[in-house]
Amino acid sequence: MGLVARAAALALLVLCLAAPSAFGQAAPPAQTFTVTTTADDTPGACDPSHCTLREAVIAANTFTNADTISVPTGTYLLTIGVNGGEPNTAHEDLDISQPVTIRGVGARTTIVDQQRSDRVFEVLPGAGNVRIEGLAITGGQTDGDAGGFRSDGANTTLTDVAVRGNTANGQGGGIQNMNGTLTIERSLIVGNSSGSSFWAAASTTGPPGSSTSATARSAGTPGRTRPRSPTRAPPRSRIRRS
Ligand SMILES: [Ca+2]
Ligand SMILES: [Ca+2]
Repeated sequence: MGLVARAAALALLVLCLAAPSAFGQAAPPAQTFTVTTTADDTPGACDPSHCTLREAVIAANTFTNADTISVPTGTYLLTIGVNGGEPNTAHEDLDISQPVTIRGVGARTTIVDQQRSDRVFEVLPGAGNVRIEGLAITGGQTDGDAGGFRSDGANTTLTDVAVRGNTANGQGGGIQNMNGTLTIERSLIVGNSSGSSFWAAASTTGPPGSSTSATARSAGTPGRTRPRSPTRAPPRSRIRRS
């Protein structure tokens, strides 16, 4: 190796050591974040001794690896309301920006309730593959679209999920899928309402290729009406594993 080439190689090595971020920060291996409290206090680190659902979602949003969030049995009342500035996972709805699996114990026992201060979950463009399993999404309310759950520009799958008791003044009382693919498996969508009853359960918008598909015992075919007063008590879960 000539002097010039050697000097160039050395300079590159020094640059790499001095400024690794210039070449992209290596992501750690995918992790499992276990939620350890039903509280929704001011988010900090997802510490094994105290990790809220919100903290776990923020932790999973940090890197592009497909992390898993384990959500034990419990009712998770989201309490951090409007604080300005969206999308931001630190308040209002839980914004998902990276691939993740959020896994509850079951839709009867793992309940995420927004208590009518915003929608519950929002999957943001660029999140890629997102799975939400075994939990109930309830108490969402918004003046716009997507009362309970929104997937935007992602490939999202809901499995063994209940979406109930959510309200949007616009489209998608329970669910709104925009510009991406949403698959709903073995789930119950019921007791949601929207500005137009046509979209009470779910709505899909976007260019060709955007789709929402539901299988098995999903109640309320996306795009069709299943009107039911959101103030009524939700029915017993109809979710069955197939
Ligand atoms: Ca949001
Ligand atoms: Ca938010």
